[in-house]
Amino acid sequence: MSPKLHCPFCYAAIKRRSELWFQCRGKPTPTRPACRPKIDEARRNHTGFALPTLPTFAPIAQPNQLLPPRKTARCPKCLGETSVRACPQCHTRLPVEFGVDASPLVAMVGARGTGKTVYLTVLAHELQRGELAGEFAATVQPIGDGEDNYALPARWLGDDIHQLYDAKRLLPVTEQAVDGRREPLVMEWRGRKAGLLGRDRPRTNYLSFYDTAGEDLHTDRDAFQLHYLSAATYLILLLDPFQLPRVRDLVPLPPAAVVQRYGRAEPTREVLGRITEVLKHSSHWNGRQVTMPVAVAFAKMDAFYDYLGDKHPLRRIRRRRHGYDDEAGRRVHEEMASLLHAWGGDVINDYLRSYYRDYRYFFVSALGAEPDYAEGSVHPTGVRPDRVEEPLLWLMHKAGLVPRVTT
Ligand SMILES: Nc1nc2c(ncn2[C@@H]2O[C@H](COP(=O)(O)OP(=O)(O)OP(=O)(O)O)[C@@H](O)[C@H]2O)c(=O)[nH]1
Ligand SMILES: [Mg+2]
Ligand SMILES: [Zn+2]
Ligand SMILES: [Zn+2]
Repeated sequence: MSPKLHCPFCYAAIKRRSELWFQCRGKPTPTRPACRPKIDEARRNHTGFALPTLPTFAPIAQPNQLLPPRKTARCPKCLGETSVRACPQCHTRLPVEFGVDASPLVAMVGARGTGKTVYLTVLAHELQRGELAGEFAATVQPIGDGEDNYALPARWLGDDIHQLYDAKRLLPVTEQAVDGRREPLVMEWRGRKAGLLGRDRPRTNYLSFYDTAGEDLHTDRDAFQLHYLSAATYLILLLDPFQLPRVRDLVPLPPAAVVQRYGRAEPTREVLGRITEVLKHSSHWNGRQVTMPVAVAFAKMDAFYDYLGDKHPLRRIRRRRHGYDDEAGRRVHEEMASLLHAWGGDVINDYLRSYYRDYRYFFVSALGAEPDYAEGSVHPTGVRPDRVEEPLLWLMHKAGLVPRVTT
C-alpha cells in the first residue's frame, strides 16, 4: 500500500509517484546547449518562490500499461537525460526518496505572537543536532541544504537559528503570506525501520511544517488557509498562556510580554473558534467534530517555572526516551487541563472536548528562560528548549514513525 502523497511544498495531492514531473539537469548535450534556469511562474504562484530554476516537464506515459513507469526522461528542449523528479503542480524539485515512505504535513497555527516561529525554529534546530537525532538513530536536516533549488526555507531557517542562538535576538513578526502563499519548511528525517527477521532498513520521511502568520487568521483569505489545513495530516496548535483570564493576576508579567506587538490581546477561545470555522470547511470535519489529531501546545511555559516550583508534576514528569511515552504524555495532558481550570480556561477545555475528537495538551518552552520582551533579546544564558519535541513525537507516533515506549 503506498502512502497518501502530497507535495510537501504546495500540499497538492499526488496520486502516485509515476505522476511526478521531471526536471532538466541543465547539462549541455552533444547537439544542443544546456537549459538555463528561469523564473517558473507556476512555482511562484503556488509557493511564492521567485528565483530562477531549471525547467520541468511532464512524464510521457508508457505505451504499454504493463511496463513499469519510466525512471528517467529526456528534456524536450535540450534532450538531456534526467531522473530528477518535481511536483506536477508547483514544479519544485522533490528528493529521490520522496513518496517511498510516509511524509506527514504538519500545519502550525496560533494567534499573533503565540511563539510559532520561535518554536518552529528551535524545534528544527533541536531535531538537527545530536541528542534527539541520536535518540532515534536518525539524521535530520532541512531539505535542500546547499542546493540552489530549495535555498529559501533552508536559508531563513539558518538565519533564524543564528539570530536566536548566536545573536540572542527574538524574531520579527512573520510576514503575511504573499497572496496567500509561503514556502513551508521541509525537514528530511532519515531513520531506520524494523523489517523482517529483525533486519531493519533505511527509511526517509519528509516532515513539512507550515507556519501560518497570526495575521493570516484575521483575513478573509480562507481559500488558502483551507488548502493547507485540508491537506495537512496533523495540526500543532500553539496557544499563548499569557492570554488566559487569570494568568496575569497570578504571575507577574511585564506589559511588553503581552501587548507590545499585537495591539490587542486576543482571547484564546476566539482564536480556537476561528480555527474551528476554517476546519469545518475541510475534510477533517465529520459533521460533528474535527477528526484531525491536534497537539495543543502551551508555549512560553518558562514564564511559569517559579510560579509552579520545582516539585510541580509539570516540572518533574519526564518522558522515557526512544519513542513516545504515552503514559507521561497523558499525565502532562491532565496536569495541563487542571492548570487551565485554575487559570480560568475552562472554556478551552470544554470547547476542545466538544469540537475535537483527538487532542492532547503539551507544556513547552522553546526559549527555556524568559526573554527581555521589551528589548527583544533572549535570556543571557541562551536558548534552552524544554519539551519542544513532545508534540511532534506524539504526532509521529500516530503516524507510526516512532514507537510507543512503556515501562
Ligand atoms: N517566555 C517566552 N516567551 C516566548 C517564547 N517564545 C516566544 N516568546 C515571546 O513571544 C514573542 C513572539 O514569538 P514569535 O515566535 O515571533 O511569535 P509568532 O507566533 O511567530 O508571531 P507572528 O509571526 O506575529 O504570528 C517573542 O518575541 C517572545 O517575546 C518562549 O519560549 N518563552
Ligand atoms: Mg511568526
Ligand atoms: Zn533541458
Ligand atoms: Zn508542489
